[in-house]
Amino acid sequence: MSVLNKDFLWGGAIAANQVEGAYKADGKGLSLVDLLPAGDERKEPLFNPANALNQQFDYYPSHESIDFYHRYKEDIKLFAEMGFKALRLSISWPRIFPNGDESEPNEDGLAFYDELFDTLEHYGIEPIVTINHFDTPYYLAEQYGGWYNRQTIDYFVNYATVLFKRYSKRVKYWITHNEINMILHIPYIGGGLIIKDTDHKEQIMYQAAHHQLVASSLATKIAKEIDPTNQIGCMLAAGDVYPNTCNPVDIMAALKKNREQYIFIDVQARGEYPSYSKRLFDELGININKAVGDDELLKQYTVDYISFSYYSSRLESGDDEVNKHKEAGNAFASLKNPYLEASNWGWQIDPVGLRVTMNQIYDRYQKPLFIVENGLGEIDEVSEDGKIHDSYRIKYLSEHLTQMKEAVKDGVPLLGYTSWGCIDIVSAGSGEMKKRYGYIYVDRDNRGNGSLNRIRKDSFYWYQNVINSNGEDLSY
Ligand code: P53
Repeated sequence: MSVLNKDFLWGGAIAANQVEGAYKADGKGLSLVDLLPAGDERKEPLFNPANALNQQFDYYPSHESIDFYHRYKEDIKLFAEMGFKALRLSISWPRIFPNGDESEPNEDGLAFYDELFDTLEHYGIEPIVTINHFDTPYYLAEQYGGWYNRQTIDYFVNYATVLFKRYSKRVKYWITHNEINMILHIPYIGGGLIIKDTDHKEQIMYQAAHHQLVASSLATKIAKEIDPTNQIGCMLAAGDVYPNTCNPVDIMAALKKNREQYIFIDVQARGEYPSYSKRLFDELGININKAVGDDELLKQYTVDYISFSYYSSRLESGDDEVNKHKEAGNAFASLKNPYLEASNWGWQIDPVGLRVTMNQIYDRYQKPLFIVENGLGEIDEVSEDGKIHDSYRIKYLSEHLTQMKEAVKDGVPLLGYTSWGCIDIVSAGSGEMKKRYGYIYVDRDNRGNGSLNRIRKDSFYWYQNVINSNGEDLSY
């Protein structure tokens, strides 16, 4: 008997905007990321699009990306060789609705995913489909104000309905929005928001998030009408926030930070805004405009399961002076935890934090969990023997999977584990190829040079054995 169920969904995760490339092929419209450059240059347009987006950059990593659009058959074959039971992928919204506001979908875009699902089916790999992974059509952002505009709900629902009608026979597990709380940290890709310095930033972000929540409930309603076996999940960028010390002031600060991530999942899992939201909104000076029926809709159509990404825990102080020492690292700033080591990108590595986070989420919601992102973004070198000896990645994954199993033993129901970037892809935060998560190396650098050839890393064979033993053999 293994710790995990025999139908545990082992696999990997990718997102259209970070793998497909072919950015104008077959009628596709522009994605938000298609205007973003790579490396240091990316920061400004990503975090400050109103001022820095419309420059000409000399290289856009998403335009070709890893060319998954043309190479998916070969890539899925490699996933199957590792024994994948599941692949989390996203559908590119602007491939289906190039501008977002059309009434009819782009048939060529739909046909691409038909073939993709055929290929997965051929290998017995279950698709886990994210409907919106940082991929609101750019046109909706530019012309309509993205998710701040209530009309975007209708466009999303129209898009989601097309997907449910076309693919419900092939797809059972859906995720409406990737990392819904990321809208507070990267509002451009999270919500198609181009916020100006003079705008009331929080008002825009929380109002846009409200529209995403309503859209998610409406999509859930329609998914169930089309096929009651459809399973709809929300998706949280998770990672428990620890207090910096046992000073009660720090404990309270950490609790508040945790609520900042849970607020939207509270709505999606329990069906209403939590009681603490009133004070939060008052203090931020914001007022959520709701339409008649929104509250009832949110209450009636909650999610079936809770999916989340976990890369790291975080650390928060109740003292503003101390918090000034937060390390940027990524979109989630954190104090440095002296007990943890960090990756080359400053992401602190905390396997036990995964067990903590899983228990916290389950205690809060009592719905099945699904780990749909986890992994180590690191620099890989091709050795003289032509191989990639990524022992650091194997160690990271082994330690996280060990803690994942501990959480399952604690009683947390878990549907599956899909590690992030199972093949090297373009980083969302930095636009780099150099930040690699994969079991499969892709020969391409930060400037787009390279053959795009795929090479199995050491971790490929290691993960193959993990899946084969249903997680019992995590040795390395
Ligand atoms: P990259 C920051 C913090 C936590 C999750 O991120 C994040 C981000 C975005 O930078 O996003 C998720 O590529 C997201 C993926 C993304 C992945 O984490 O910056 O769902 O699209 O690629 C890793 O290393």
